[in-house]
Amino acid sequence: MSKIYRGVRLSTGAVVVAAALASASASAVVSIEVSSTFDVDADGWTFVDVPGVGNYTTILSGPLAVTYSANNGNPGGFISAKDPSNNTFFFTAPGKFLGDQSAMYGGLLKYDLKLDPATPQWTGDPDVVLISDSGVLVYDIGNEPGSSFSTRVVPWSEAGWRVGSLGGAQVSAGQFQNVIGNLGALMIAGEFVASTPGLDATFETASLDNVVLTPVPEPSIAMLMSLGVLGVIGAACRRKRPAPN
Ligand SMILES: [Ca+2]
Ligand SMILES: [Ca+2]
Ligand SMILES: [Ca+2]
Repeated sequence: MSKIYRGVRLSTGAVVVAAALASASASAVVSIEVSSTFDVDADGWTFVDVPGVGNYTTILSGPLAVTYSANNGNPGGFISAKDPSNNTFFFTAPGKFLGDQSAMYGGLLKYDLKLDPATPQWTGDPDVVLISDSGVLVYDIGNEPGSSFSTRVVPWSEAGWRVGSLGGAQVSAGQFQNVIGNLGALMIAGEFVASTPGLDATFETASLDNVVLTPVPEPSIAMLMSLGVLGVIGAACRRKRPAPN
């Protein structure tokens, strides 16, 4: 009886320790995250107009100043940019998202985006463009943002990335790591609305909030925590069973 009781006590302690470790690990992850939530200003973000459709390095105009709004973001402040031309515009990240972002490899880039108006859709350009001395990489999420904020998620690893343009070659792990090891530009598309044939060009406004570059995908953190805690609980249950005679 005392053995069983001691087993339960030990297990309870172990659960607490496991939970604390999981929590500490999550905190460590959070501490190296880079983010812009636009609480007080535009946080160094600008936007540029480029030719698009495979040419993301020729700046036609920019860097241009985004519009900062202190309210009605998701939540709080957010930034927006109005399509300046028939070309393709991208938000451009400040320095804290650039340089060596290798520590984030395997993680995610996430952001919230909305459009006004949201149609007719333009799908000829990627959602995210990374530019470095080692090349240009592009990623297309595959669905388009709508007229209210929705979270866009992009892997911070080679899966799904293309070299140079949407029709480019698949990106290898080495290529991706080279680019994020010395990142010169991180561009998030605002251009999602085409001109309506026969009408004037449609100049949509794109709004951006909650840009986060995180080293570990959230499901992995959740899985780590649940596996760690559930594993100890499982051990506790096993200990509670009477030993065979
Ligand atoms: Ca915000
Ligand atoms: Ca445009
Ligand atoms: Ca447009």
